[in-house]
Order: sequence, then structure tokens, then C-alpha cells
Amino acid sequence: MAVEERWVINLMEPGHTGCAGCGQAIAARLVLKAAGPRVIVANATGCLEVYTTTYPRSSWEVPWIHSLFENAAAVAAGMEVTLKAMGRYEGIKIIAQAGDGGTADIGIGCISGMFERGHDILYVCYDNEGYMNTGYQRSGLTPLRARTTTSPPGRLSYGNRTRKKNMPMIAVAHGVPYVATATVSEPRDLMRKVQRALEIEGPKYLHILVPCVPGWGYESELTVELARLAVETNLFPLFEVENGVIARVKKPKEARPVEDYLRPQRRFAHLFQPGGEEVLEELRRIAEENSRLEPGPARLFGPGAPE
Ligand SMILES: Cc1ncc(C[n+]2csc(CCOP(=O)(O)OP(=O)(O)O)c2C)c(N)n1
Repeated sequence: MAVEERWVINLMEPGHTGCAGCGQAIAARLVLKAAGPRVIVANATGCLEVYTTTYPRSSWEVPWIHSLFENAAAVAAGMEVTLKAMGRYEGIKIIAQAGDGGTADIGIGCISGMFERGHDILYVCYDNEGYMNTGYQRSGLTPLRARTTTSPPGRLSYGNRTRKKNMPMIAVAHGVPYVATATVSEPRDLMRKVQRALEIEGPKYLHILVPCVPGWGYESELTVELARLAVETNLFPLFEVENGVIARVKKPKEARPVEDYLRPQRRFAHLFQPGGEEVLEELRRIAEENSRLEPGPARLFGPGAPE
């Protein structure tokens, strides 16, 4: 089915308790629109699971299973092998999904195993750059110098000390045949990537940046605009890797200064106080590195490297 026809399908219903302007809710709805009704979803604990399934209601119009924080990929793998053993897998797609904590931190072992065993699963990471469900703690995907409740700026520290872990390239290093990044300011691009992923047999990884109103500290009407700015400042590059080759990079026509993205967010407010300039320079360097991403081999040797 073409992306245009998929717009009218709504498989994640409104009426849930997500925050107004939740980027993750927009993304999850788009993922399911693109995937269509013949999917089964394994969903790790996190915001998405909590606000869509407040007992006795559910937003999900597809078979959906709640897993632990760490094991959505393993639960999805179990579903795939079981359905295959029962001879009931034909025409079904399986999606495993989690936040950035469930993906890059506690779930990474199960994901690695799922990739390694070659399960026919699309894994979606909804990256809101922190453990938002439990009170905005840092994760391995929190950006450098962002404020979270466990990386506060103050006398002894200056926000998050580490750079964002490169989860898409960790997936590529496993030899996964399709890896892509997306965000909610590019809904057609996001849906096309879901459809492309589901056409391919084997493990697939889609990493979606999803702005979080309370965790990032911005006005709720800015969600889509901030996602756009993340791409236009090169702080979140949009790309696709197919069989070890960076196949497409969606570059901004003109790069915007990183401040345009950072300034509206309270988690970066300390960078605009005296002393912040050095950190801004570090972030400009990261954006500059990202801007050099070009189509070509992503893996030069080992599993998944192009012939
Ligand atoms: C083993 C384990 N440790 C901690 C928790 C508590 N917990 C539930 S959700 C969550 C954070 C989820 O963060 P993330 O995966 O980034 O998703 P988000 O809520 O940000 O969408 C934590 C720490 C848990 N459920 N299980």
C-alpha cells in the first residue's frame, strides 16, 4: 500500500494519557500507519507503554504485548519463532519497540542477540534522550551537556558528561541489512523508512528522535519544530544504511546554528549562562562531524561489510 493510502489508517488511537505535544506518540502512530494492520508489537516498559495502556483501556488496534524494560527484542524474537513453528507466520510483521533507555542501555544485550540470530523483526527506538517515564534521568542517548535529573548542571558538574551513543552504527556493526534514522518533522520520510524496513527479511533497526515536552523543557507546540531543528542543525542526521552501505543521507539545504535548536529547551539553559561558550563549541563540533556524513560504505570489514 502506498504511503498516501496509509495516512487514513489509525492503529494507535487517541484518548491515551500522553503529554500534549508528545513526540513519541506522533512517531508511534506514524510507525503503525506505515506498518498496517498485520503487525504484532512487543513494547518495552517506558512512557509509550504506560500512557497507551492505562487499565482497562488500550490505544492499540493491533496485537500488542508489554515486555519488561530490557527484553522487547527477546519477546519479539520468541513470537517470531513460535509463529513460524506453528505455521502461522505468513503475512505477519513483528515490531519490537522501546525508548532510548530500553534500547541503548538495559535492552542492548537482547537487541544484540536478536540482530545476531537474524530474526525477522523491525526494532524501533523512540529516542527522547532520557528515562522520561521515571522522572527524566539520563540515558546513554542523552546528548552531551544536557540537564537531566541525574546530570544536573551545578558547582560540581555541567550537565551530561558523555556523548550520545551511536546506536544506529552499533546496529550496522552487527551486519543488520537495514538501519535508518527518522524524526517527526518528516512524517513521510519516517513512514517510507518503516515500509522499506518491513519489505526486507531479517533484523531491521529504526532510530526515531522524539522530542519530549517535560523532559526537554519546551512549549508543547514546538515539538515538530524542534525535531526539524535537530536535523537542520546537523545534531540529528537522517540517513539509511543498506547492507553496510550508507545509501541515503537527507541533508539540510542550509545548516542552522546549533543555538537555534538548543535555546528553546530548558535542559540546555545553562549553556547560555556565562561559561557556556566552550560547551557550545563542543556541540558545534559534533554538528560539523555529522554534516560530513555522505553515502558510501559504513562498514569496511567484518560482518555486514559490502562485498
Ligand atoms: C529492570 C528495571 N529497572 C528499572 C525499571 C524502571 N523503569 C521503567 S521505565 C524506565 C525508563 C524508561 O526509559 P526509556 O526506555 O528511555 O523510555 P521513555 O520512558 O523515556 O520513553 C525505568 C527506569 C524497570 N521497569 N525495570
